[in-house]
Amino acid sequence: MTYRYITTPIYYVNDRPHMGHAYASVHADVMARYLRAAGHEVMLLTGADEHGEKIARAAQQANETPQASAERHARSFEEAWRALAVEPDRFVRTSAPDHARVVSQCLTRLFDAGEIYLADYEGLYSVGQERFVTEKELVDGKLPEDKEPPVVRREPNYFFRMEAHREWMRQLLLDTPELIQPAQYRNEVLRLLEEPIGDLSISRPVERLAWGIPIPWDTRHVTYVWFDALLSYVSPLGYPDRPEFARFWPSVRHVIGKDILRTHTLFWLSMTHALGIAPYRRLHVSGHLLGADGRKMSKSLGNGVDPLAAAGTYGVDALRYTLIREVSFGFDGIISEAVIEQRLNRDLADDLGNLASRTLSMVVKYRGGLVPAPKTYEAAEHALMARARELPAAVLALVDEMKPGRAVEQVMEFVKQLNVYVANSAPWTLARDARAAGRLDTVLYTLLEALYGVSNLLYPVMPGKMKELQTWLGVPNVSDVASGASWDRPWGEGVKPGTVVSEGILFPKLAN
Ligand code: ME8
Repeated sequence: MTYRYITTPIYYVNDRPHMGHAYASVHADVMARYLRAAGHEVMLLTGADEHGEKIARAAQQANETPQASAERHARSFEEAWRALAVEPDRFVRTSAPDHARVVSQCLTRLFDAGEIYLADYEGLYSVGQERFVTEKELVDGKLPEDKEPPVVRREPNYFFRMEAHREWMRQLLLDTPELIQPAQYRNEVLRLLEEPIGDLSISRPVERLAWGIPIPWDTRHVTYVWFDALLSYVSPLGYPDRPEFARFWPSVRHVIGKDILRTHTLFWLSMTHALGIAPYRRLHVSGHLLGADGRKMSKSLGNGVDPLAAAGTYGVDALRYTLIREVSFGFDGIISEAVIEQRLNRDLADDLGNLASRTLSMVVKYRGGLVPAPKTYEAAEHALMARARELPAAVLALVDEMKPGRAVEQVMEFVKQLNVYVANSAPWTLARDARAAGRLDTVLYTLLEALYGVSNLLYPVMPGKMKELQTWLGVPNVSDVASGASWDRPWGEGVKPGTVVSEGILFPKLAN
């Protein structure tokens, strides 16, 4: 058995999930589903980052306790993932006792090892990002991602000796070019590591912030939210001694946005190194989703599209498809209602939906709805079969590099190729000639079998619609392992001659 562990960011739950959250979670879920289809035992983790000032402030504004507010919002995240067909195996909550125990153990170990010390600290603090910032990071007096300028703070803090791990991190990045993807983010971190990074403040005085995990040996302080949150990648696996940790951790891939690159490199790599935890295997870094106006999607600008509303209007599968296909992972890109509608109408309705409905309706019309047996394959069929055989490996290779958009593009190219094949072989003409009956059988069978392959290849992106299509094709659903359904069944072992198929419209077009 091979194990694969994939994580989404552990989101702040001070509001409902927005499209940026959906982008990261859908990518992680799609990767998890592809790897599962390829036969790996996969663990997908998401969760709620419930401590820290941001959450405490949101609770205060809503006149709730932080615990009650986090509870309510964590539940709304869980519901949102269900609605978006994101199916995590674990949902970690940083306020859970099991997690707090792991954080306390880690702090104690690092303190005992001399990796943590107490000192006075004065500096500029970004409340928005929950961290001290340096002058160098500021643009016009504030962090570009913040609305407010940072505030000056002086207080006793516990510090983690992050600087002591800098050279090791730099070497790790040099020795492992594939660690951080795409490469531009690795280069960005390498540049940061060329100069001193300082030590990391990892506690907050209780009088300023009580909502957090107490520092075990000094309860006048609580743990800084990032030190707590990053450990939520290991606590759900029963770190340090449960077998799940040993099984899954070596394969871990974190999916994050570029806004949290620094914390996932400088903070997390040094923390894991100090704790003796192997560094993650991959860090997959996304760009930012932009609104229709080309600016970063944000609530204050009101340029975002609500993911649940969009799933309601366009269907969850069309939304997932658009997120994967439209904005290449690692780059910035626009997601607007117009973009989703265009993907739905063109790619899904015109190309894929049309291929499915015309194939199925011809089988119903010309063959009484029964899958025909193929007769003699000609050059056109051999070309399609060859492509169908290559696609699963090509798709998996791209998914492995977190390029699911490119993978899906290849499958959709194949769909286009199949539509051309329909036009060239003109089954409607063959149907008028009794001597062409064998040829018509071959063409219809080829289309059905190729469509079955497509449904498997796109299942991780559009599980709902592809399951529906497989039902119409009369084949067991690929997610139903007990049925023996397999993702890359060889050509000729998918749809079965003599099986009944049914017609349907997969993606009704939205009129504008
Ligand atoms: O940072 N475009 O949580 P968070 C694309 N709790 N992705 C976006 C986005 C946008 N406009 N806006 C947000 C935190 N995201 C911490 C994480 S991990 C141990 C702790 C996505 O709720 C993107 O993946 O602010 C980003 O990294 C994440 O949401 C931040 O979520």
